Amino acid sequence: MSLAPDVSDAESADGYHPLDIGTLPDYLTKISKCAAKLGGSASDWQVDEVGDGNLNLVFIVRGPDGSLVAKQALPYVRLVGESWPLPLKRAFFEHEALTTQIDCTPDLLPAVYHYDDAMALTVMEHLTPHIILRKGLIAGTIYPNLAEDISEFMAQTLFKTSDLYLSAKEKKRRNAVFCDNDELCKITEDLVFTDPYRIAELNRWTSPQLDDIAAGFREDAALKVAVQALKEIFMGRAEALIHGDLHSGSIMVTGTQTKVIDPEFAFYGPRGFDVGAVLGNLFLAYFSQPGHATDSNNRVDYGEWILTQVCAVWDGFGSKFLQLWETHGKGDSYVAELFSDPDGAVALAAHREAYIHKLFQDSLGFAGAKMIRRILGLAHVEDLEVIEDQDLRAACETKALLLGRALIVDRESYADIAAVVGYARQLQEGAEP
Ligand code: SR1
Ligand code: MG
Repeated sequence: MSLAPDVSDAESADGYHPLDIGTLPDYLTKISKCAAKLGGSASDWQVDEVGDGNLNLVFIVRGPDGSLVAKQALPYVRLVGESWPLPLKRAFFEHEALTTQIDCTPDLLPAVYHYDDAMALTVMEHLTPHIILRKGLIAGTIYPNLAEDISEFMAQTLFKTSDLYLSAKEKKRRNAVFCDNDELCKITEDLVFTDPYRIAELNRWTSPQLDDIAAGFREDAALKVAVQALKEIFMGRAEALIHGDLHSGSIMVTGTQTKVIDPEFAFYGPRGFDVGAVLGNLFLAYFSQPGHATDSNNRVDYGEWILTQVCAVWDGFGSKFLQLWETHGKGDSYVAELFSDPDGAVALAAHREAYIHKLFQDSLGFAGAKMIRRILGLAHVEDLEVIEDQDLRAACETKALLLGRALIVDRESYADIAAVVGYARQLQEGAEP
């Protein structure tokens, strides 16, 4: 199937046209930095379209001297088709976010070689031999640096783009830029916080096994109130530049390296949405493990490793974020001069602990919402989708739904991440919660 859309006159007048494996080499020859990276000439370059995400074209180009990735936005949602238009300007926000995140923590992102606003195209480092983390979690691979790197990425980006670090003027300027990414925010507002809790055309779930629980969630007033409260936090709390889609498909890994990709959903929102995305997707991977078991590997130990990552991601993030605040808190909020006396210092330290605990509760709620949407909404996850036995898949999904609901409704009742992990383990082992 060709992904080339009927490009409207307005788009082509602005210089946009979707590239393909035939036209990309000619485009790249005119970008000297890219051409030099590849070496040789266009006829020597091998181009593959590898996009398996929901929205964009992604090409890998290999030349005699090196390789690169070209990512181009399509004017519609690839997963659904041209019936769902989507603005090309999301490429601008992705590039803005990527360069901001690179400023915060350069080692954890791909290098950017070229950006073309009219073509909605970014050319960047080809991460190789990295694979998508989600695929590694399905394969049962251990990543020793994962929690350290992801907690570092989140602490750095979610601290250094906030009022704790920036001047009020600079933070407001940056926030204003990203307010225009409203169409991508709307996708999240609908698909994460609303559609799974109502009859929506694009919803799907493992049926008939999950029919009753899906109907139960649509009638669950406590759940619907709690998830809409999270939606309001998502829409209204401009705490920091969040990645906005930090699931395990937006993280690439090797045995030693971690890189974060795809920040096109970025905007100034609540920090807990990113932290929750990581935790929620780790829990989805955890509950899918029985579906990946074989005669020689029941995947129990690997499931336990995932739970250690849940704890290490949260604990690592919390302590790194606090440390950054204590050592680099030069923004216009929490003016240091007000806390220079001993009482002030003690009060501020206590407040910081409470602040992190509130962020923990937000993160749990968002984790729950991200889990439920991947089982009852439009966009699902490979972790569960690859489980061929529908009854087994539904059993895995049911446990994930139960944890997701608890994280949303009871998010204020968990003392710490160990308590959450304990409940997840209880569900996995089939004990009465
Ligand atoms: C219509 S886009 C569906 C999902 O894909 C992206 O990765 C986001 O998670 C979005 O919600
Ligand atoms: Mg993506």
